[in-house]
Amino acid sequence: MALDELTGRRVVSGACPHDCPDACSMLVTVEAGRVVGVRGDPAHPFTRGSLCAKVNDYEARVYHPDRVLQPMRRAGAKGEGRFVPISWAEAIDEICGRFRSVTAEFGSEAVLPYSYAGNMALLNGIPAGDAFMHRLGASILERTVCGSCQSSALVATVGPAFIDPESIVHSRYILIWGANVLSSNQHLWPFIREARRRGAKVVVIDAYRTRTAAQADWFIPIRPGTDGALALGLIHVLVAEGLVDKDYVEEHTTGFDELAQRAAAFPPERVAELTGVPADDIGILAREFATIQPSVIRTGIAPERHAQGGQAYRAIFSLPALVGSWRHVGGGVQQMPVWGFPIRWDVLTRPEWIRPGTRVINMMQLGRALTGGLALDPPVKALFVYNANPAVAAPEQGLVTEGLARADLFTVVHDLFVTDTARYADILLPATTTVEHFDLTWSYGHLYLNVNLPAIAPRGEAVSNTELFRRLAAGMGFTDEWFGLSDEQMAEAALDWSSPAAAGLSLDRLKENGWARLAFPAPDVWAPHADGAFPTPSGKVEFVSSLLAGGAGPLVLPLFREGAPAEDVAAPVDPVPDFAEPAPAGYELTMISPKAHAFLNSTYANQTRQRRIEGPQPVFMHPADAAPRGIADGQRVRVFNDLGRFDGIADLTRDVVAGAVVCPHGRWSDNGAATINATVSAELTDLGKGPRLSDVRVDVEPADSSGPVRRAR
Ligand SMILES: Nc1nc2c(c(=O)[nH]1)N[C@H]1C(S)=C(S)[C@@H](COP(=O)(O)OP(=O)(O)OC[C@H]3O[C@@H](n4cnc5c(=O)[nH]c(N)nc54)[C@H](O)[C@@H]3O)O[C@H]1N2
Ligand SMILES: Nc1nc2c(c(=O)[nH]1)N[C@H]1C(S)=C(S)[C@@H](COP(=O)(O)OP(=O)(O)OC[C@H]3O[C@@H](n4cnc5c(=O)[nH]c(N)nc54)[C@H](O)[C@@H]3O)O[C@H]1N2
Ligand SMILES: [Mo]
Repeated sequence: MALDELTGRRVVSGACPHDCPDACSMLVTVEAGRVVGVRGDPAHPFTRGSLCAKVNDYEARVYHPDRVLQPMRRAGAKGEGRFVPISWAEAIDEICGRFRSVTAEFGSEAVLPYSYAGNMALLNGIPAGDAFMHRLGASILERTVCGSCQSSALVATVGPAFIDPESIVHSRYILIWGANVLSSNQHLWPFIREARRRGAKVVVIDAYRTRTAAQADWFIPIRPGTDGALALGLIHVLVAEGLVDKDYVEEHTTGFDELAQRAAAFPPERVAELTGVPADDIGILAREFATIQPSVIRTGIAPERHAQGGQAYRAIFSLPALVGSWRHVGGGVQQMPVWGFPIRWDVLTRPEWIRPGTRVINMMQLGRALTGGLALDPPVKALFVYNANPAVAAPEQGLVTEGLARADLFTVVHDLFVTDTARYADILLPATTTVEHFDLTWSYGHLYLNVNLPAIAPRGEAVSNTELFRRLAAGMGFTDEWFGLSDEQMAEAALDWSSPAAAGLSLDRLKENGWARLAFPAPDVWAPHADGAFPTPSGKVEFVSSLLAGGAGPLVLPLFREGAPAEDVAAPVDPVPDFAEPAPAGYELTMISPKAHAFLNSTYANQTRQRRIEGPQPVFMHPADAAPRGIADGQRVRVFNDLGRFDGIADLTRDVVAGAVVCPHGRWSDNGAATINATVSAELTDLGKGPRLSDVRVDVEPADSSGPVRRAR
């Protein structure tokens, strides 16, 4: 904390707590006990002084008139959102009383925690309630909504490998595959721009001409869900045209012959039919990726969101080793460098407190879990939500809201606002914004730890997640030492300060400087896998995955299957684990719901400035898909399938590949109306139990007969 003597203001080191790779270091300005502004720390090598369109008026969130500032009890019907204030003592008594009575009658597994990364910081983030919930014996939530499928494929192929995102300035060929960097990772862009200044070519593969695609040297539009076929087509060309780095492959990979054999079934002409990418372009892309070194692939989240997402990433992650990209600084795969952080997840989450055999419920299937679809015994009788807004974010929204409306379900929500989920709470608890509590942040987009010092006292009676679970533990009579630690003591325990990555780091140093780089070599000289060593069981890149084969089972290779299974694979070296066909079938369009520029998932979608930027729900479609449906530009339309429907405004554009519908995600329900996830199935992906958020077959029709309603763009 520094005192600015000239102005009498205080500037406090803060850290953006959100679920975003940029994990910015923020400077919070406080005047007379009030936050008057935030800005990015100019000294932070990744944040570089700027914040994003979501967060740069954070004080508007802190002082938003709709903030929940007291514990409350439901007064109206579930979903209505009417509450009356109660005291914290009453709230804790009631919650703990219900946990006890539910446990006595149904067993502790009848309690289900539901949380994700509304806050992603170390202490208040994803695992904030795990220790408490394990101690209670609650059901375990399987939190695989984001990156689990992609990461499973990464680990199976190259292990938890990563490169320093800052080293991308040395890349000469940057392939951005299903990521909208300018919206979802904007602080990486200056590094890409610098690479470009030094001569790099930037290529984007996407189903939609995003801000990022529009800036690229080459935009390659692809049919959603066909990335695996494209990657296998690229491998085909590399092998067929002798572009493979034979020495690297020979020494540092396993299963090349099998992979080559499989890719033989994916000649460019066939891949062109599957993906919509012209055969000539597939050839050019393969040749450029192989010969313009260092080449790097920055993978986004979207290609994982299909039944075959895991296999698609297996094929994508195989590419850099085939052409020796890992040899170079700035070459390889830039997925998520989370693997570099020396975090003691075991200390934070206390797995030793999990009772053997405790049941696991996948977060995507919340709707099914609450409405009988999973035939749970005991049923879920108490739901505890924090850091999440499943009524917007979870698939099968119809079932989620039906479940939340259950009279016999006791629901607690801890949030800053009366979200679509909070409207169903029996007890609603007030959460702090990040300027009101202490934390550390880590990142999935760079290699810096940031400290977040409290800038102001909690507003009203708001409490942080850590304080909430301390109070609940006291209410339950849990006397374990962990529940008595202060936030700073938790932070001391949560990092392995003796690990090489933390060399020279300490909490004091972090508090002094605001942030610190992990002790890795400088990005200008560091090619972590130049020597060909990878953190896999064989120590090599595994085209044939020993992890997926389970050691003894059939070999597992990347694969793409179209329509009905199996018939398309010329040389079936292995059967892949079976996956159900995309559901629901029978609709002609595929909907994808990527990230909105000014919302952070559903966070900020209740704030005026951000809403003004985004406008009402757009439904971007190709004119060729609109014409036969009688849909005019600017018209109100309905997107529907067997699962559900939601409304939006048609925005006709050739920036969308024909056959796809693009509906940016995050908007809250308007008067109880359904939103995007009403049409999304809760089936999971082939690897890592990811969501099939982009495997959504829909149709679109005019919502009413009134003429076009214009939307400001
Ligand atoms: N502004 C903003 N930033 C965010 C977030 C946010 O909500 N808003 N959310 C944060 C979170 S939680 C995450 S996980 C990250 C994710 O960040 P990204 O990885 O960028 O995620 P998306 O925007 O969902 O998808 C990226 C792109 O993939 C495209 N796409 C969709 N389906 C396919 C497909 O089948 N193949 C290909 N090749 N492309 C496809 C979409 O059109 C989109 O442009 O962003 C984080 N940052
Ligand atoms: N159709 C579709 N669905 C999606 C996605 C998509 O792109 N399309 N994206 C998916 C992905 S990648 C993700 S990561 C998930 C995200 O899903 P969620 O993690 O549920 O994210 P949000 O919808 O932003 O809701 C987070 C909530 O946490 C609250 N919050 C913030 N800070 C705190 C805090 O300190 N304490 C407490 N108690 N609450 C806090 C916020 O106010 C907000 O209401 O959604 C997934 N769902
Ligand atoms: Mo995410």
